[in-house]
Amino acid sequence: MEPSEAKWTGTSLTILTITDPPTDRHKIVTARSAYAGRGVVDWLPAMSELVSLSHEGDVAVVTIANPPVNALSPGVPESIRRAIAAAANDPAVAAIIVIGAGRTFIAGADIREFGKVVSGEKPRLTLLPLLLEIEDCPKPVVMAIHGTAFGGGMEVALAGHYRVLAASAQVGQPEVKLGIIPGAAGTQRLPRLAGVAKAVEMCAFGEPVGAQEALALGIADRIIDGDLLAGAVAFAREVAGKPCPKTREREEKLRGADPAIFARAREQAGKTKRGQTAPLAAIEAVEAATRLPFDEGCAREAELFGECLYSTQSKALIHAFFAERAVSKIPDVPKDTAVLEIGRAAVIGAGTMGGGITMNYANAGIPVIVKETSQEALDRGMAIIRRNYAGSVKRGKLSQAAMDQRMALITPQLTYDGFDQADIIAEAVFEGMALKKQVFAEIDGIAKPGCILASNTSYLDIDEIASVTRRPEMVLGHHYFSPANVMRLLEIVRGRATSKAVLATSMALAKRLNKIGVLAGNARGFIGNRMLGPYLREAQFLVEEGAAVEDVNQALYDFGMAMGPLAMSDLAGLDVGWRIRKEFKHLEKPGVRVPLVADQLCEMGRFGQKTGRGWSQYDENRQPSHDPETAAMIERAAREAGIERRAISREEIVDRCLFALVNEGAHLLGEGIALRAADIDIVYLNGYAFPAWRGGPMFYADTVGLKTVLARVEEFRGRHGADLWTPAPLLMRLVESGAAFADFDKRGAAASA
Ligand code: 3H9
Repeated sequence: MEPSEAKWTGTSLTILTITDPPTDRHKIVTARSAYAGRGVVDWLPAMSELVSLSHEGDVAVVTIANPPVNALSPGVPESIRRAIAAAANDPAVAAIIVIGAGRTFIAGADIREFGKVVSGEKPRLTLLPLLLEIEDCPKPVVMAIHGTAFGGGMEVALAGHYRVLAASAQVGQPEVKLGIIPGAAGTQRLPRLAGVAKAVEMCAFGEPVGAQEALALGIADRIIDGDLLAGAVAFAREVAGKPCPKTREREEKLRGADPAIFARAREQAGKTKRGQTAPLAAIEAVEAATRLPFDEGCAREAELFGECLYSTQSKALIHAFFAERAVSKIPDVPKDTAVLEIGRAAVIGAGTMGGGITMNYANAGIPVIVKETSQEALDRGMAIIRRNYAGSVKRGKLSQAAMDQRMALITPQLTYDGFDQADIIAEAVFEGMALKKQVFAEIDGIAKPGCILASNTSYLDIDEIASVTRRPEMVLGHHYFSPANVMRLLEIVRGRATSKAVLATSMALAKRLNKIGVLAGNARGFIGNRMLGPYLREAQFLVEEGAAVEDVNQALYDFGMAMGPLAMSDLAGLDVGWRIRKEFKHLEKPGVRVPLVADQLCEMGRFGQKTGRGWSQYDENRQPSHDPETAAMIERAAREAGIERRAISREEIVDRCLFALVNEGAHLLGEGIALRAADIDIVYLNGYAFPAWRGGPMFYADTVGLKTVLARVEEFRGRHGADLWTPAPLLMRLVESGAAFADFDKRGAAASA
């Protein structure tokens, strides 16, 4: 870059201001290297591009404009600092407002900076000096907050002398969700404003508070109805000339904090954040605020922040954050693909899945017809929907008025009346090809042109289902996870003919329904259930080979899964897998080992929790205990099949179950059934309660090292045969080239850019 394109600012020549748009990374990199060694240590975009300074009479307005969420990317803190300094030095200014342009205040530090830790770079974090300068500013600094003030954004807000909030604003310290803790004195300033108990809760569990609660807690000074800036200017004039209260000097809420607060929080974190280190670090940091002077408390926070930032857990959670946002991008479906209008929906089947799907539409404000074949089934389905909503009202999660509104959007009926008006018809009948085909042939005759026909099948061939219609381009899978009104995952299954508009509409609809849509190819079981097959198979083989049911469950629970594989099967109902096995019996390869006991349990009517017996037995509160009869059945079946029984280590249990999952995931990736390893991770994090702090099965495999994973897979192939343990070709290719699943994703992203 030539000097004519750049402008020097500052006398120490430590900053190069680029007058061209800072988005041109190439120019920035060129400029950096061109000026290296000439006193320039870093570049900054011109202040006006990220932060502007304007005036409303005697009130200075510092506006942050770093779309989409005003993250504190490099350049933003420095620019705020310069703007505040300019306003502070301007004799015509009596007070200063900091406000966000666009949809929000500041959503936090730029998480992409933390991502640099993965590649060994040092993230640029320059927040602390800014916060001290704001707090020490001799003129009142008023933070005007709308949208979200999260993480570093909240820390900027806490350093202000006053905070005024739009009624819909939210404030919080959600860092633990990224495996870190507040790193710019949030754990030290928040307890000084909100009190120790609330600060512990907000920092350790990451949930935000709304404007009203923030006001009650003392975080907010006023709620502004109407125009935020106008309200903030009026407030600023009220406080102009008055003393500027420094949060760091406020001690009254710190005094006499009950030590039991910390013990209780640790106990709760042990339960609800099992296995995670950041929540415990956050509690310790807030505790430090009650013991140490502000500066020392900040130093302790910085130590804990550093430990968290460089942990595998934070890398995993940051991976999950970006993966969740990447999954909606389908490389061959352009961003600007026109989506179809979804104004009315219809659901076929009011069973467990159909009822949940119906609720999803009603929750999103979309009128929905739900059809059943008998009055009894319809009444039962509607009673469950009503009971679910009433439960939310009772728990204070939903108002009675909102429940009434949602119930009013649902039309239960036994006929296809009104289906010709629907923009989407979601089928959720019993899993069986013959029945699905019959239903699709019927609705094809009724639905209007342009209506999407979505099947909730969890295993069946979408193309075969589509073949009975005259509009295969409108047919696809919308595979929800049980309970469908709660679980956030939606597998969007692409048939051979599914149109791009239908896919784009499905992704957009997933967001409207508060789901995470993940695209899957049309393979048996799609992504999630296809991978689950080998995982559950290994769990069953392990008990046949000598592990106790409880050992297998405990090993995976200790790894971080919400429950062990056999406990999960008991919860889902063993009859589900039984039905699927019968449907696909003809595809079994003769001579290949299959689990021996699950079918026997089903033949005895032992379907798991709902019948009180399955792999374990269950009391009336659904608490499991060892089932000696099941154990004896397993032992007998293994003996008859000539399986040698032995002691099995926890490590083997975990490796066999998880590497079976990972290897199948690699097969899926290689076959193009899943687009990205990150998509598989999102499926497992949101559909199968894989621990988020492990990042998902594919991220976990990367952390173990693919070489190690492949070596184990080959070892298991040696012991159990190539029919069960064929290493995925993609896994072998990645190991050969020394790459990881993350590299596979990066290459894919680069190719589709
Ligand atoms: C922190 O602050 C540490 C501090 O203590 C300081 C230490 C020194 N950075 O979610 P959306 C992107 S840690 C970078 O779809 P929504 C996001 O990737 C941080 N990028 O929108 C997406 O990009 P794309 C603490 C960010 O309306 C786009 O913005 N803060 C960041 O559904 C839109 O996001 C948090 O943890 C960021 N901070 O939800 C807040 N945030 O379009 C994390 C978002 O390319 N963010 N992006 O896919 C959120 O919770 C939500 O994004 C928010 C908006 C509620 C703000």
